[in-house]
Amino acid sequence: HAIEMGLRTALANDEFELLYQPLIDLGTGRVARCEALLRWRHPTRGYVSPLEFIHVAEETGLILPIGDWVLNEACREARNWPVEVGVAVNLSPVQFNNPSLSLQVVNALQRSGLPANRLELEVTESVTLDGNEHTLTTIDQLQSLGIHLSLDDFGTGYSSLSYLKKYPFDTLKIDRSFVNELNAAADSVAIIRAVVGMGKSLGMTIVVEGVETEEQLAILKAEGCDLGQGYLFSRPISAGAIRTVMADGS
Ligand code: G
Ligand code: G
Ligand code: NA
Ligand code: MN
Repeated sequence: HAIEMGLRTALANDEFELLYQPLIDLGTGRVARCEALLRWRHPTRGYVSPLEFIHVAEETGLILPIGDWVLNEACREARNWPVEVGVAVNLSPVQFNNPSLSLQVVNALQRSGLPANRLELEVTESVTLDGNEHTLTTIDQLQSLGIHLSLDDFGTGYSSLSYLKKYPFDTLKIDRSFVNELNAAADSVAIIRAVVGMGKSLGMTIVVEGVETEEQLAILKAEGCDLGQGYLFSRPISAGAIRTVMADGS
């Protein structure tokens, strides 16, 4: 498999890079945390999106060393930010189900010196769907380290209120498809309102993804969303650029 070979070379040759996208506190307008997003700088193809290679990495098991690189790199970078905001790292379900995940998290925190409460792991909704006991044990182990857990892409899978109650995620990220469709029409606002109400009643921080327009922002603020992420604020940008954004105090 050409992509598999390429990924092995990429690991060996240090071709991976993390971009960062800010999550903005909708109350203050300041950067509340940043999400690390993986890119592959291919020597001839240029930047390759994770959409093109994550599934291959998952099928071949290469997601474990790649994910470990991401975790270490994100923690190391965040440790040197000019403001002490958190960093969010995406986890593949394969990583989530790997028994040595919490050991890898502990190691990344120790090597970097990043305090545990500045690391957030994002897992997609589908992870919780197998609903086995292992899921709850893993969540428990990770949270007892002091890190935060975020349920990503909420609304695209099948999780219900009972899932949210069973799995005590700290943060709920409403999928960008809901924000996309958002306009002043009552029914598009109704979904957001219901999810915000549900998440808040469970004590979760509510993040909305894919905020692209001022109109969407105004609605999301009015509905009480805590944090927003999207092109309206910033695209994913390089480590150096995100440091500048934070240092400028936005
Ligand atoms: O950044 P972009 O929109 O291209 O990301 C596309 C997809 O790849 C998103 O679903 C995102 O969650 C996922 N992704 C980005 N970085 C990582 C990563 O470090 N690990 C995993 N497992 N997925 C990632
Ligand atoms: O699956 P996940 O939510 O982690 O995906 C994050 C991806 O969403 C990133 O790859 C990022 O590039 C993309 N993204 C971030 N903000 C926006 C936005 O405002 N609009 C769109 N269309 N995509 C976005
Ligand atoms: Na994510
Ligand atoms: Mn997401």
